[in-house]
Amino acid sequence: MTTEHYLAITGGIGGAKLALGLSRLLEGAQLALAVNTADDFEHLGLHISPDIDTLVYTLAGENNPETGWGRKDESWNFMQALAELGGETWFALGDRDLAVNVERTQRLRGGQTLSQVTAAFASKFGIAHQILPMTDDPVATRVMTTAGEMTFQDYFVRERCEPAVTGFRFAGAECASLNPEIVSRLESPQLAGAILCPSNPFVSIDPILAVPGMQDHLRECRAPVIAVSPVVGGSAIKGPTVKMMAELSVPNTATWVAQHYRSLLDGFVLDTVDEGMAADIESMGLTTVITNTVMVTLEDRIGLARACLQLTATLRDI
Ligand code: FO1
Repeated sequence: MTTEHYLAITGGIGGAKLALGLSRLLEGAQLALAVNTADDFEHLGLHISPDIDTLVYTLAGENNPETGWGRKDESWNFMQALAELGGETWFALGDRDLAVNVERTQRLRGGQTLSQVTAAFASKFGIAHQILPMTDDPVATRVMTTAGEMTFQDYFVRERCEPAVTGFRFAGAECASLNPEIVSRLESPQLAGAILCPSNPFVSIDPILAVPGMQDHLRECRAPVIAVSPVVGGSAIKGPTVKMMAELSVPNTATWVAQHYRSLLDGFVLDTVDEGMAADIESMGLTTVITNTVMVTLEDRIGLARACLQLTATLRDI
C-alpha cells in the first residue's frame, strides 16, 4: 500500500450516504469501508446481509432512494408469488435483490467467506473501493425490549421499531475474528484517517466496535479517528436512533454521541444547528468541525465527506 488511504466504518442507510460522498473524492485504493454484519440473518433459507447490500447498492447507484434499502427499479413477482403460497412476506425482497441473496447463499454454502462473496459482488457492481465485512464469523444483534428479546430484523421490520428497547447484545461477537484486511489497514503507516459514519450508534456502529480488537486498533492507529454525529438538533435523519436514546434515558444530543465514542476519537463533526455543543465536545479533548451534516443531495454527501477529510488533515498536522 503506497498511497494514503482512509477507512470508513459504517452501518446501513445514514453511513452509506457519507460513504458515497467519500467514494467520489477518493480513488479505489484510497478508501475502504468496514461494514456492520450484525443485521445479517437467515430468512427463507437465504443469508441476508442488509448493511452490506445497502452499501453496495448505494456506491453503485443502484439503491432505492425512497427506502434506503433494496434496489431501485425493482419488480416484486417473487414476493407476490410467495404471498399467494402463504409464504413469509414481512421482509420485502425485490426480484433483483433476491438474486443477490440467492447467489450469496449459494457461494457461502460452497465454502466462500462473506468477505470473498462481498468483494466479488462489489466488483460485479463496478465498485472500485473495498467493502470489508467487519468479520466473516456470525454475529447477530439481539434487541432487548420491554416485550422481551428479539432478533434485529424482528425488531426493525416485523415490529417496526415499536417495542421499547432496554439494551442490546451482539451474539457471537466475543468469538468473532476481526476482518484481517481491516486490521492491516488500521495498522498501515499510510492510513490517513478513520471515519465513524453517521449510522445508528447502538445497532450499526457498536456491533463493529464489539468485534474483539476493533477498539484497540482504532485507539492505537497512527491516523486520526473522527466521527460524524448521526443526531442533528436532537433528531436522527432516519431510523430509530433518537427513539432508542429516549428509551435508554440518554440525551439525544451530538454531545452524548461524542461521549459514547470518546475514547476512540480525535475529532468530531457536528451539524451547524448543534454548534452550541462544540465547546462541550472540545472540552472532551476532541477537535470539532461544524458543517452541514444533513445529506439530501449528492453535493451534501460530497461536502460532508470533504469536511471529514479536511478534519483528518488538520489533526494529522497537529
Ligand atoms: N427494512 C424494512 O423496514 N422493511 C423491509 O421489508 C426490508 C426489507 C429488506 C430487504 C433486503 C435488505 O437488504 C434490507 C431490507 N430492509 C427492510 C432493511 C433491513 O431491515 C436493514 O437491516 C436496515 O437497513 C437497517 O440497517
